[in-house]
Amino acid sequence: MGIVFKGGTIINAAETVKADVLVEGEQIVLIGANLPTKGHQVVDAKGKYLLPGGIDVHTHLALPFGGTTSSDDFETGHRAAAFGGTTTHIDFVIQPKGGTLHDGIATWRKKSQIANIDYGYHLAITDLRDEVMNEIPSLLDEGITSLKLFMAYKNVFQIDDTTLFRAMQTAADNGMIVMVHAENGDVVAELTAKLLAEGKTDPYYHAVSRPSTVEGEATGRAVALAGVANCPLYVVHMTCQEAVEQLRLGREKGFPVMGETCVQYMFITADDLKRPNYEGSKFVCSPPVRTKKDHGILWQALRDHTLQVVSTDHCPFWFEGGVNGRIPGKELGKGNFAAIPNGLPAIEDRMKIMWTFGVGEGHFDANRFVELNCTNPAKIFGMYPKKGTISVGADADIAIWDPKKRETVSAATQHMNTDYNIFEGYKLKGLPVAVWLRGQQIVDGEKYLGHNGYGKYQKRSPHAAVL
Ligand code: DUC
Ligand code: ZN
Ligand code: ZN
Repeated sequence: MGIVFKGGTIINAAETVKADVLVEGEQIVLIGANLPTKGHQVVDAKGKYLLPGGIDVHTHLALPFGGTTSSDDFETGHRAAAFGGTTTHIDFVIQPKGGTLHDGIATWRKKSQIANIDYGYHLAITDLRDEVMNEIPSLLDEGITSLKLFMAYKNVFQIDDTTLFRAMQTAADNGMIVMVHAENGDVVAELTAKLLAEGKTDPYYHAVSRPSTVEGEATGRAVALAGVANCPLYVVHMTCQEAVEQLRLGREKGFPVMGETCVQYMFITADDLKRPNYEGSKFVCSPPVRTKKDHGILWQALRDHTLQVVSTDHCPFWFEGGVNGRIPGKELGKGNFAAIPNGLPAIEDRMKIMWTFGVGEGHFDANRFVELNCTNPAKIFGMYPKKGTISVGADADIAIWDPKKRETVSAATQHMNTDYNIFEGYKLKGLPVAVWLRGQQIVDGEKYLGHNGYGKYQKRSPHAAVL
């Protein structure tokens, strides 16, 4: 017995078609008008859209960071993702200092045993010794085809230009892509020390310590090095005009460079960091949230294909970590903005927010929405056409979207393991109401049907598309 999704409208990146979908086992096996239903379970999709399951390629689940650990793990974060229409994500394995890349993978494999949705790994290199460089090609056997390097977080994750360039050369030789967190960490460290010495310790000064010019400079540097190395580059969490301009320039020169922004960077501004009673700390992430003008630049860059993907950088922390015996959270930075754990909750909200405001307010159409949130992530990171599309042969990862359904965002009703929501009070229209992952229904309205261990590790292919 299969499942027939009857009467819905399929939205893929390339087209919108009214058609039925037959799923057998884990895959989509047939798409067409008026498919026979005899012997199959029928899902009534009349008046609804069928979207490919979302793919969030930038998450940090259960990440030890900033003196604590991010508060969603591969169970809670996955459940929240599913309720938001996301069925696959890629998390960042962090190479432990002094350890090997495979040490990091072993740690992440343990965390992932409880996976509810599908997932892959990027590898964040923090210590590129010669033997670690030699280890890089063996990542392909693990299905890891993307390396991440931090140009910021001095004395923690930051690498120098030699390391970045060597990594790019090795990645290019092996069909891999390099991802960068692009901020000039040396300058951030200088500005941070100066501000703290002046007694400027509130959350707002976190943004002052990381100006957009510093992001633009690092982005331009990474783009130039990728051009020299002829290495596919993907700049994560781009926030501002200065960075977008550098990426655009690189693309005009024909360099193989791409970029993402994250949902928060189109809505939250640095003024939110000034909210009273330390509430500004809820919005502290790196790079920081910027200005309304930058929001406009990012919408435009998503429209004109300078940017290819919307992700989240989901890295949640409790606001009141000390309450009810929870692990520490944002309170760690009271009196010192540099000690605020960096990161925000967003994995549940990404698709819902982008639909309401991206499609609903006419920034782009529903096909571009799918491209940015589902298809391009799969293409760039070697999972297409298994993921990211509703097509014959693809995994049956399907979100039924009700264009009329409304909801008001609230921490009280969210599934993310945090005590606040950065989009609190936002009014949404157009929501996922039922979600399937590889042919199994995991969300039915308010009901969660997924379970620990169902999520499958995704081995990804090298030489993925440069878009
Ligand atoms: N930025 C964040 O805000 N959190 C996690 C890591 C990062 O680069
Ligand atoms: Zn980052
Ligand atoms: Zn990140």
